[in-house]
Amino acid sequence: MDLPVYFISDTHLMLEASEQEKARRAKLFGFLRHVRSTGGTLFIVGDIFDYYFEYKDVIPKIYFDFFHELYLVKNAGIDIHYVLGNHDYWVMDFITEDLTTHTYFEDMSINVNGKSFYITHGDGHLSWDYGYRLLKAVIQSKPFIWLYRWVHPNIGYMFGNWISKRGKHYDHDETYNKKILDDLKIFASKLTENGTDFVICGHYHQATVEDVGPGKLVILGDWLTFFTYGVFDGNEFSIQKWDENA
Ligand SMILES: [Mn+2]
Repeated sequence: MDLPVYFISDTHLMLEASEQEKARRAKLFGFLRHVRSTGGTLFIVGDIFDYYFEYKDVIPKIYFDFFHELYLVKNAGIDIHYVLGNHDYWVMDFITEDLTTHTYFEDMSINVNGKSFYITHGDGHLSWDYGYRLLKAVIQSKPFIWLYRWVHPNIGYMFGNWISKRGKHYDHDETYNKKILDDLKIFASKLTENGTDFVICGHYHQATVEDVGPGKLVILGDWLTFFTYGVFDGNEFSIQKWDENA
């Protein structure tokens, strides 16, 4: 795998092109151009879109500028690994064949330069999330997706937009963030005690690298308030804040 390996998650590209959204995208495209200029490998760790649902012959045009920038990264010969999130799970061959090199519908493990990584978007791993895990099993099931695909795309996206507007509470208070972090450390410790060096996740809208047993737990932050990405140079992993002037 080509180094450095970049990790990004939770850009939550929105279905409405407000000025704020355009500015956010400009930053993201700056980052993608940076990846293109250094070379390496790119991991997208889920929720790149706030809502994405692909049909056999239909893709959403609101993301065209992003599709274009990502396509340039791929065309530069950079492998793009996409671990799907809970907002962008419903992909088809446009994402899996045209825009990325590898797409993962589940958590995945991979060895990079002698270090082992466990990479997950992160949703569904909290110990108390029983109801969510059941909902996830249903909305990511083949029968549900088959049925939903027969709903007209206008209605599908109207619903997506409604869900996306309802779910915009990504800033949690410190007590809740700590509770989540403690629980994720328990999840990660089971992996690090069995030889995983890095457990990488997104989803929780925190940016941190934590020692967990002999390994590390990484939460990548997001591109709503943090503008962070992970980078592994072959030895060390760090979280960086994107600085467009650097
Ligand atoms: Mn998520």
